Amino acid sequence: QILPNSSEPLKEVRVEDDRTGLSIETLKRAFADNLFYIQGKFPEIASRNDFYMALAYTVRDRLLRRWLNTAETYTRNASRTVAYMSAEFLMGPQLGNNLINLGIYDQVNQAMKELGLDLEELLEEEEEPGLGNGGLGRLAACYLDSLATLEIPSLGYGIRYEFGIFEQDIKDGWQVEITDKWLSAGNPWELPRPEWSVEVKLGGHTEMRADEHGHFKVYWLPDKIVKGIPYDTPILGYKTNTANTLRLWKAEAVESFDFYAFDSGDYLGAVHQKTVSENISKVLYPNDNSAQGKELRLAQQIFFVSCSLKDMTRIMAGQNVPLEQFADKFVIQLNDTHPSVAIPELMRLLIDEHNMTWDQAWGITKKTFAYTNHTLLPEALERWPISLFGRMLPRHLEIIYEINNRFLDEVRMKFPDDVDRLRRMSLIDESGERYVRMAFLACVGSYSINGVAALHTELLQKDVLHDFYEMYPEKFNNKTNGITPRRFMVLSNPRLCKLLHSKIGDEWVKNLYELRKLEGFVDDPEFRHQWRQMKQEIKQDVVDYIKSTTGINVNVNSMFDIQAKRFHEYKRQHLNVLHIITLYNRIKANPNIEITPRTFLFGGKAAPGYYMAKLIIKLINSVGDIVNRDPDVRDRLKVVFLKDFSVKFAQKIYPAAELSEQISTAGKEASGTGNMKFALNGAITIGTLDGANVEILEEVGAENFFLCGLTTEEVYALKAKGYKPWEYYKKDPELKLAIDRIASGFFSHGDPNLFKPLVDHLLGNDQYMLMADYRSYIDTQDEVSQAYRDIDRWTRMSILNVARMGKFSSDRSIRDYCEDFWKIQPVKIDLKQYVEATA
Ligand code: Z2T
Repeated sequence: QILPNSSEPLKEVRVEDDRTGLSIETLKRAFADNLFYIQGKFPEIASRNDFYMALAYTVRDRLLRRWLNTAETYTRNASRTVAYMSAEFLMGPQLGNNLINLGIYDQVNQAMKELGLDLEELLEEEEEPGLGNGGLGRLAACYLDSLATLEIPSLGYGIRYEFGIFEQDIKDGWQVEITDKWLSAGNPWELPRPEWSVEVKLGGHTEMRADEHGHFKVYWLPDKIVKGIPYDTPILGYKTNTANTLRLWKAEAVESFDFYAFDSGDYLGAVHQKTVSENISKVLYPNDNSAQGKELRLAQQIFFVSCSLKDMTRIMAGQNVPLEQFADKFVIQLNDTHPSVAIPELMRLLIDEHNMTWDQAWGITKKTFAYTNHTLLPEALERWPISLFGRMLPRHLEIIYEINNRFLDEVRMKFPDDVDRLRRMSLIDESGERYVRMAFLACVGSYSINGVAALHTELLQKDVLHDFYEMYPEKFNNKTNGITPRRFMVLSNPRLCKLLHSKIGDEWVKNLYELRKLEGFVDDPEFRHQWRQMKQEIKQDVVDYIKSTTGINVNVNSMFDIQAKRFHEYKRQHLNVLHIITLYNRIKANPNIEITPRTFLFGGKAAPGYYMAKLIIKLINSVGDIVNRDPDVRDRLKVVFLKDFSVKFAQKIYPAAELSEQISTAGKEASGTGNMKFALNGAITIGTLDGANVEILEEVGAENFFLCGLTTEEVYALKAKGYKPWEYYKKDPELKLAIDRIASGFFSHGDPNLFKPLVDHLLGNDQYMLMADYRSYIDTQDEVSQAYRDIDRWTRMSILNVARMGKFSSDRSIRDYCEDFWKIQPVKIDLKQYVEATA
C-alpha cells in the first residue's frame, strides 16, 4: 500500500529542506537542530551566544547553495574576475546583513519571536571582525557588497588577523587600548580551506646558476618558509543568487620545521620558529593614514600578496587557462600601496617559477594591476628602507632595481636631459637613507591609477604624483568613493526605510538615484511631520542608549551634532572643541543668552602611538566634564564621547545625526565616506571643501549644506606667503578666550601643562590651520543654529539631502570601475540548474 487510505491521518509532508527552507516553521526547526547538533545545548542551558550561533549557522546553511553555485558557475565559464587586494576589510557584523541580502529578515524575526527570542538581541551578540582601521577598510567591505549585488565575479584577498582593531576604553578621559578577541567565541561565517594552503618564502639570498640547458637563472634560497591557510567568507549580493568570496590568509608554521627540530635536537628553537611564523597574521597595525615602516608589516604584505597570487595561478590551472592569459583572467585592484609588493611578486612568479622572459612577464604585469591611492598625506606614503626590504625580499629588490632601470630609461627618453626629474621619479629614494617608494612602484606597474574623489584625483595629478601624471596621463582617473545602502540604510535605519517605502517604494535599494523621487514630497507638510517624527524616535533610542551606557542625560530636543571618525589632527576634532568652548564661554559671559541646544557626540579611535590624537580625546572628555556639570549651562550643551566606535556602533549612530561634522583642512581628506553615511541618513553637513564634501555639496546644493573654511588653493597660498597662527589668536577675542581657557588649566583642574603641547602646536606652527579657519567655522555654526530653529527649513534640508545622495552608492562606484577599466561584465547565477544537475 503506497497511498494512505481515508481512515488514516495524513502524515506531515516536508517539501522544504531543513537547510534551505525559508518558511517560518522550517527556520524554527533548523534553528533547534543547529542549537542541538552544532552548539550541543538544550535550550534551557543555552547562552545568548549559543542562540546567536544557532541562528548564524541556520543562515549560513541558506546561503551555501548560492555560494557553491556561484563558484561552480565562475569555474565553468572561466569568468574574468576582479581580485580586490586589501590589507584591511572592515566588514562589520555579518548576521543582519546576510538576512537583508537573502531577503529573510522578517521571516527570521518572526521565527525567533515564536521561539521566545529577540532577533535584535541576537544581532547585538555578534563580535564584529574589525579587520580594518577606518575608511579604507570599510570601503573594501562596501565594494564587496556592491560587486556581489552587481553580480560581478570577484574575490577579496586579505589577512585573517587574529586581533583586529583594538577595543577602546576610556579611563579618566584617556583612551586605553584592549586587544580585540573577535575569534574567541568562534566565527560561524568562515570556512577554512586547508587543502588550498600555500607556502611563502622569506629572507635568505639569491644565486645565479646554470640550469640543465646551461641557461643562467636566478634562484632564491630563502631562510624561512611560512604557510598560508585560506579562510573563506561568503559575500552575498542583495537579492541576487550571487555569493562571492572573501579569502583571508592565516599564517602558520610549515610542518617540516618540527622535523628539522627533532633532527637537530633544538625543540624549543623550532617551537619558537613556529611562533615567529604565526606572528605574521597576529595583529592589524592600528594606524590610519600613517605608515610605520616595521618589518612585521612588510612580512604581512608579502605574505598575503604571495598567497593570493599563487591562489590565482591555482584557479587558472583548474580552469585550463594558460598563465600567458593572466591579465585576461584577472584584474588586480590594489587598495592603496599595502599590496603593491604584488607587482615584483608576480614578476618573480612568471619569470623564476614559470620561465617567462622579462618582457613577457612585464607585459602581463602592466596589464593586470590597477592602483587606488587613498591619501595625500606625506607621512602615509609607504617607503621601505632598502636594507630591510633586501633582507626580507632579496629577489624582489633585484626585480625592483630592474623595473627601475628600465623605467628611468623611459623617463630619459620622454624627458631628455632632465636629471632632476630622474631623481624625483626614481623608485628608489636616494636623498638620504635609501628607500623603495611603493606609490611610485604602484604607478609604474599598473595600467590605471585612481584617486577616490574628484578633488583628490586633481591634487594627485597636480601635486603628489605630478611627475607620473606627466609621464602617463592616460593612466590617471577618478573613482569617487561610495557606500552600500544595504548596510547603511536598509539594515541600520529601518524607520527611515519604512517611511521611504510608503512614498517611493524600494527600488532605491538597488538604484539609489531613485531617492530623487523624494523631492516630490518635500512640500508636503504631513510628510515633513512624519520625517521629524521618525528622526525624533531614532534620537530617543540613542538618548536611552547614552543614558544606559554613560549615565549622561541627553535632551532629545537638542541638535545632535556628531563627529565620528578616526582621530587625526587633519580631521580637526579640536576645531569642533573650540566651537564648544566658544558656546560655553558665551553662556558664562551671559547665562541668559539665547542658544540652540546641542548635543555634541564624538566617536573614534586614535592610533595607540599618536600622542596628539590621544590628547584631543582627553580634551573632549575634559571639556565635557565641565560643560555637562556647570549649572549655568542648564543642559543646553552636552558633550558625550562614545567609546569604541565600530561598524556596529556606527550603524546605531548615523541615523540619529542631524549635523555631520566634516571639517578637515582642505586638501587633506582624500574622500571621506562617513560624510556620505550621515547625509544618506538625513544629517546636514557642516564641512570644508575637501574630499568628497565637494561633490556632496554639488549634489545637494549650496542651500542644503553649511560650507566653511579655506579652499585648498587658499591653504596653499597662505602657507606660501607665511602663515602666522598667532595673529588670528590675537585678533579674534572669542578665539583668544577659547584657547586661553584651555591653556590656563580651566578644563584640567588648574593644570596648565596638560594641554600645553596642543596649545603650543596651535599657536606655534598650526600645520592644519585651525586658527585660520576658526572664524569661518564659528560663523557657519551660528548659521546652523539659526537654521535649526526654523523646523520646516531644517526638515526640508534633511529630506533633500537624502533625496540627492544617489551618486554616493558604492554600486555607482563599482559600475564605474567595471566600465572604465576593469572591463568586466556581470555573470548571472542560476540556482536551479545546479540542483537539477546534482539531483
Ligand atoms: C585610510 O582609512 C584612508 C587612507 C589611507 O591612506 C589609509 C587609511 Cl587606513 C593610506 C582613508 C582616507 O583617509 C579617507 O579620506 C578615504 O575616504 C578612505 O581612505 C577611503 O578611500
